[in-house]
Amino acid sequence: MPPDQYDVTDYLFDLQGFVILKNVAQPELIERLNKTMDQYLDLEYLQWRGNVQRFDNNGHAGIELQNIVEGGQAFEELIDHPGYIARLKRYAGEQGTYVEGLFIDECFASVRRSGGYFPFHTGGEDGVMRGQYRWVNGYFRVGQVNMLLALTDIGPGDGGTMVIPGSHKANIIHPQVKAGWDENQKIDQIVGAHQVTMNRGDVLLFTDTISHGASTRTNPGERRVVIYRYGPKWGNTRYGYRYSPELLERLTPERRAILEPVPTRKPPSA
Ligand SMILES: O=C(O)CCC(=O)C(=O)O
Repeated sequence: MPPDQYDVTDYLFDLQGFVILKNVAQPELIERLNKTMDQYLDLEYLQWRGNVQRFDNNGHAGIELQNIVEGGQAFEELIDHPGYIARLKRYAGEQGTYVEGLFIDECFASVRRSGGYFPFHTGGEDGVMRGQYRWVNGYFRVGQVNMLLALTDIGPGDGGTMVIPGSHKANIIHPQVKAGWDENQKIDQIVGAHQVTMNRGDVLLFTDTISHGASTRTNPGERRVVIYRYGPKWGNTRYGYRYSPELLERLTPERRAILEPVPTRKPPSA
């Protein structure tokens, strides 16, 4: 897509490193996602149910249900939801090249309860190739874009995502982050950080290269989100999870192409 056709959301995504898309998922889908998630909340750390595993990658963040796309139809619908898929292709899908296409290299649902938070991580200064943020000859060439869907309203005290706007282009690590403020429950005092507020059904799209984390939840109850990380089709799964043959078989060709963009090539006899 030529740059003269980019819209305000594209402009803000480039400038800030994140955008909020309002009312993407209808209440009916949110309800199905929440109900499906309920069935996994009794899992112990590292326990599996089917091809979903509870694997809380950060000790403070809360419950994380990895490979959640294996959780059923509602989660399958998020693979290529019309509310955001065209943007993800535009930002991370290597559009117009011989490797055009997307891949979801990690997908999980997260439940944050009182006391939970997520320390800041990444930032342009890292220069990490997996999440690189590039703009080349009028095209987005982003290594990883996260789709975070709110399953509950997320306001002050709810443990919402925090971002440092523009930090995907930073050259210097934020001095307070470097000093560990975010690890010491002072995450809400980091200068320049912005707490993202959302209504259930809203989507936050952000480049993983932006410095981000989540504020401490002080309210009772739960913050629930689903996060799918999209990158180019040649990417690899982050933690080694594999999509099951049963799931791949039942998906539409469009969805299958995002979970298995490069099918295994074998001789006919193998
Ligand atoms: O839980 C959040 O809002 C942030 C999650 C996060 O930072 C991450 O998954 O990289």
